[in-house]
Amino acid sequence: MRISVLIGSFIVPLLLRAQGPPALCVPLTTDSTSVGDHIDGVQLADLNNLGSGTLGGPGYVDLRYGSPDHITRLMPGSSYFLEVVAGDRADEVISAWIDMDQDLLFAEAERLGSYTSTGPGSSGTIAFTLPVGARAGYATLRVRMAYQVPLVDPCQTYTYGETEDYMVLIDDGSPCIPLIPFGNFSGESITGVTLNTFSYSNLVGDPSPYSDLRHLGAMLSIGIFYNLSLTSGAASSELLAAWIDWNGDGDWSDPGELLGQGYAGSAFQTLVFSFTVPADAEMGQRVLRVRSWDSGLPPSACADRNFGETKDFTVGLRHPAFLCFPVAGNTLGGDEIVSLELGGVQFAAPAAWPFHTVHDHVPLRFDRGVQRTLTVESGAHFPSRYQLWVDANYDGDFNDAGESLFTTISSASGQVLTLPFTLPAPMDPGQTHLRLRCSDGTAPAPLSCAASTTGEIEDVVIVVEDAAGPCIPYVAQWTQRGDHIDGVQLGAIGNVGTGAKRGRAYRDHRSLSTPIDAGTTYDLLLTAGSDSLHTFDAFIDLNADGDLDDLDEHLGRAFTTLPGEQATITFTVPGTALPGTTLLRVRTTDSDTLVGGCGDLAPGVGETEDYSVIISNSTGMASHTAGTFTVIPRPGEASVLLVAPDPWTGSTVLVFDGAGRSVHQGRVEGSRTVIPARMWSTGSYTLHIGGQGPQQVRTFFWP
Ligand SMILES: [Ca+2]
Ligand SMILES: [Ca+2]
Ligand SMILES: [Ca+2]
Ligand SMILES: [Ca+2]
Repeated sequence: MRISVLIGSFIVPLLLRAQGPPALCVPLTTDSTSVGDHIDGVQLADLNNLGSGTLGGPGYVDLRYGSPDHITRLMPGSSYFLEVVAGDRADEVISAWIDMDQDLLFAEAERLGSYTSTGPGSSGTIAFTLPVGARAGYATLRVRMAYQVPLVDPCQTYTYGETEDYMVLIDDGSPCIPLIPFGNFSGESITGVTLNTFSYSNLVGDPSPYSDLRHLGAMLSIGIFYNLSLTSGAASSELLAAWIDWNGDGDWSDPGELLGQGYAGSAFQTLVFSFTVPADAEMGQRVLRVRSWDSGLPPSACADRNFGETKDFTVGLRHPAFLCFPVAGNTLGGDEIVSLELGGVQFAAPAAWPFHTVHDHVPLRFDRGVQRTLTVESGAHFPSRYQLWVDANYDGDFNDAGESLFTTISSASGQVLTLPFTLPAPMDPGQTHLRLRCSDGTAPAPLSCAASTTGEIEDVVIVVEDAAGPCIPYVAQWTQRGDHIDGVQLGAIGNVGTGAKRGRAYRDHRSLSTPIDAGTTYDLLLTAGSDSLHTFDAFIDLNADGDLDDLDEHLGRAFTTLPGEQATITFTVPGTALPGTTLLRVRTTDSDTLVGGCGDLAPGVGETEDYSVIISNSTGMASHTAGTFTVIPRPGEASVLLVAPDPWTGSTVLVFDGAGRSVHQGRVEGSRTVIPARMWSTGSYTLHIGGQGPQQVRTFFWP
């Protein structure tokens, strides 16, 4: 009993404070309208309040959220006429303001215009254009009339006159903002939101029926199940609903975008909506919209209502082990990356939601272990923190050893900051992300994949090379559409099941090698990734000069049209090939444009894998010329197919597992020999063929 009394006495004052529009300066007049200095009508677009004042009426009237006629929607960039009717006297000076930045102050730049009335009951017009960049949301329109003053001030006390406040909804349609003429002050509000690790609560209510809270939110994983909790307001009955714009097209009307809807039959009731992030959702930030309203209409993310409110948050969708998309914050407070220069390239740093850009259009490559610099121009606020990371181990975050490259703090507005960095010398060469993050320098430093309420993020796709190693192609969109290499088999190289959608764009397997002989023909067996169309190209650096564009170095092409399909590139090692160990490169992409062994794809998708071949020029062993074998694991048939030249029919076949135990003994039955593999466990195997010429050995991976 005692507890409920305590809670009651604590909550009631909070709620009372929440009721009613937020406080503005109250413009006083000592004699107000006692001799007829009143406003007698205001009209602007759909806002219509003719006959609004009276002789002897109050000097200040707050008409915000009082009637559907006292509010209108305005579009940034459009021109409007505000018409004001004067009361019973002449020589009235009329001014009007819109609190464009919604800070509850009327700055001089927010004055729409001014004029002097021509006589009693006359009407005049203030023409204005709402600035293109005007902040979306609910803003106060103040109309003020004062008798014979040179220039009306929005707050100063005068002798005669009247002031009327109305609301306008600044709405550029992106995202849509519902018009709520009576606001959220009768308790149909949303006081709590929780999702994953994110939690928001606001018991006193927001000062406007639309809150752009997109600097707050949660990171979610694609394909994972979540619970979203919404807590209603002080109203005894209220409807709630939530949406996520999964396809990022700026609306919430696509299939599956309504997460849930429900009825709260008591004050401060929590409803839970469960949902799974669609498996086909693209990575990146999306808008989570939550709404509350008063009556039993079907949920709509954009429809106008009489009472209630709308709040927008951000959710960042990521694939585990690929680039993280935390909530980046926003640049409204001046914590900003105004410009960004890296490798001689100027990158755009838009100050717009989601305040996170992935720059994947300009090929940039840096050698590991060599110092470089990145240049940033800071925003209006200082101190701002600028953190630079690289994902050195290719796991999608920037939290691992050696990944933090440099941090600096600005000490002036518009400062040019130089961030020196050295990509870790031990990191694997390949394609990865650099992340530059700006945040408030006085707040705790955010982790690379954690939410920040201020600032922004710019990610740049880069290729990291070894100065002494092979060139690495830049493939702007990686393997994001599933265009990866899932298997490479040539002689002793049997490297299968190696790729993944959104896996690494480059893999260095040069520690895997096979001997090949000049003058001999080989089958290079390739396995496609999870996209339907793949084009494969294979290269050998025959003259060992470090590139792959000399005569005959392009071994050939192969195409697949089904996920996981296999294809073969058959090639003959030229007699001119230089003996020794050299580079074998396999590339895949989804287009049939041939860009060579080192060419960039920007835009483009695909993967590159490097291996070694040991070229031998001794052609003394005649049996080798016909001695090409291919081992093809066929998990679907629980068998391994051995393709062997006919002269080898009858030769013995032995298969050993990784521990050296014999798992099969048999003979070559012809050009195609089926070896049962149903009982084999996952792992690496070697196949030995003997009897016709030198023994042949192939290593492969099962399944
Ligand atoms: Ca203002
Ligand atoms: Ca949508
Ligand atoms: Ca990492
Ligand atoms: Ca070459």
